[in-house]
Amino acid sequence: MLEQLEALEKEAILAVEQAADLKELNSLRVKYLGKKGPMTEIMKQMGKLSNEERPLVGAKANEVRTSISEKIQDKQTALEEAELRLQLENETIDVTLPGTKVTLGTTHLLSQVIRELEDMFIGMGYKIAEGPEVELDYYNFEALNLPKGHPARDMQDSFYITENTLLRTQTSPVQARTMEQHDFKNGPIKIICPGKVYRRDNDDATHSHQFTQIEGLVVGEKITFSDLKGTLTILAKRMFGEAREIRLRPSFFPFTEPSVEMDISCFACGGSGCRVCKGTGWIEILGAGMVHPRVLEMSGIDPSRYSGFAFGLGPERVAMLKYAVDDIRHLYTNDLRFTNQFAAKEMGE
Ligand code: FA5
Repeated sequence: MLEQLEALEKEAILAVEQAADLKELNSLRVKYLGKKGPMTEIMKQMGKLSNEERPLVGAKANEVRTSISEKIQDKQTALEEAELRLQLENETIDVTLPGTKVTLGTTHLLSQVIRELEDMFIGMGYKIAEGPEVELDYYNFEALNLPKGHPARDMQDSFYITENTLLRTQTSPVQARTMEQHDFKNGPIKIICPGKVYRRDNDDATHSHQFTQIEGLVVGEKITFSDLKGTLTILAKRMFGEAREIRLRPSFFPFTEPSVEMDISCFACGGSGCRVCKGTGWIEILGAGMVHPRVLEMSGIDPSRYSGFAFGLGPERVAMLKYAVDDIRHLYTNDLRFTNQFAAKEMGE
């Protein structure tokens, strides 16, 4: 029986040494040390041995079991290390290889201009107000002193959805909505409203059927025309340079009285006349005026106590003037050769 045990040990150790992987090693563990294996078989026959032989065979059996199990453990460690080494080799990353360049997007020029204007007004204590793009005829026209059939409605050809709803043609309806809600216990109204507007204009170099506007509105006690003039002067100088002067020309908007259009002195020639200002030395930039007393009244504000001014400008036109963009459509067609030119500006270079 002792020889039998020695032969078994030799056979098992040889088999373990030759095991190619962990799976095979595990089957050998079951084969030699498992309940149905030869070791168990030998132990079962111990009963038949004499009293002298039994302890010798018992000790040998334990020795062989320990030796096989140690061998299996050593082999397992070796196989696991080899497997890990192989895995690490396969997953090696060559940090010297050139990487794939990730192209960074840039904020669109129009968004940059709108943000610049927003920052400027927020710095002057204005709040940003928003209103719906699908607007009621009442807020877009009637509450702004443009009753149905008023000829000035033709100035803003509209996309109607139903008889009483349309895509707003201007950001001025937000004025009416804000005034209606306002409680002067919380101080004066001081808002700007940036947003998209829609008109049935034919697209050309300076017109689009969808464009953006920024509306400004200040209403409170003792707000005068000189407050409007001062605000517009700051706007012109901040956006187009300290040397800019402004000129206000009489104009007409049904919701402001008096109404004006503002020109800035040409930033390209300084006022002497050039291609940009079409030889006049001035460039038209926005519409503005003192809020019409009827508009205040319709929004529930007492015109004998409160007064205000409003203005509306087109950020596209500001962007076109400031960055010499010759066609408004460049702002909508998403040609990367165009948009990427304004990335450096954003990074402050
Ligand atoms: C208005 O829309 C008035 N709501 C502005 C206003 C507000 C006046 C508050 C007084 C008080 P107007 O139709 O002129 O006004 O448009 C304002 C600006 O929008 C224009 O100066 C121009 O910059 C821009 N704009 C008008 N039509 C288009 C168009 N089709 N495409 C691009 N920009 C346009």
